[in-house]
Amino acid sequence: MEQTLILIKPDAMQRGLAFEILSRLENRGLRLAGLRLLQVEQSMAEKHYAEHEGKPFFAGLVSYITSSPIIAAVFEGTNAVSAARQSIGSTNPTEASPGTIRGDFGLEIGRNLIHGSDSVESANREIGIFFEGHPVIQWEKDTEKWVFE
Ligand code: IDP
Ligand code: MG
Repeated sequence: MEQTLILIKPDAMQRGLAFEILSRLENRGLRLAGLRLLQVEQSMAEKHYAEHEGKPFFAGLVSYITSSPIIAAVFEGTNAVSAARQSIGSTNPTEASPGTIRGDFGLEIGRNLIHGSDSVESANREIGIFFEGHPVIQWEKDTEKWVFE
């Protein structure tokens, strides 16, 4: 099954929205396979966001993601990467559709609540960063025959 890496960012943690957001992905039918509460250090943030190094918002992005504990989660399922990105909505919350996580809870691009991997390759790389030395569990739910055809 395809896997994706989800981060509940500091603004969502501070606003008490972590489990509301995780519930949306769980309710979609995606299977939780890994879960961690952690404080992101500067070096981990820079590694995760390496593709954005040199952009004007990079320093602010690193300071944002390291400003509070976050939750890292692995979700899996059919097309997990694109399904999660669809539920998350566009990067800028005011361009995200209502009904998406960013469209329902966010207003600004630098406070957009959640990260979701943008490809299977990114997901594998990011799961390696956030779950190195931590278990990702292989399991199946008995209800999944009603979710996965
Ligand atoms: P994504 O999170 O939707 O994949 P990316 O383009 O990969 O969006 O950007 C990573 C993160 O960097 C965004 O989620 C957002 O937090 C932040 N970001 C992106 N563009 C800007 C910007 O123009 N200003 C401030 N923050 C930005
Ligand atoms: Mg991205």
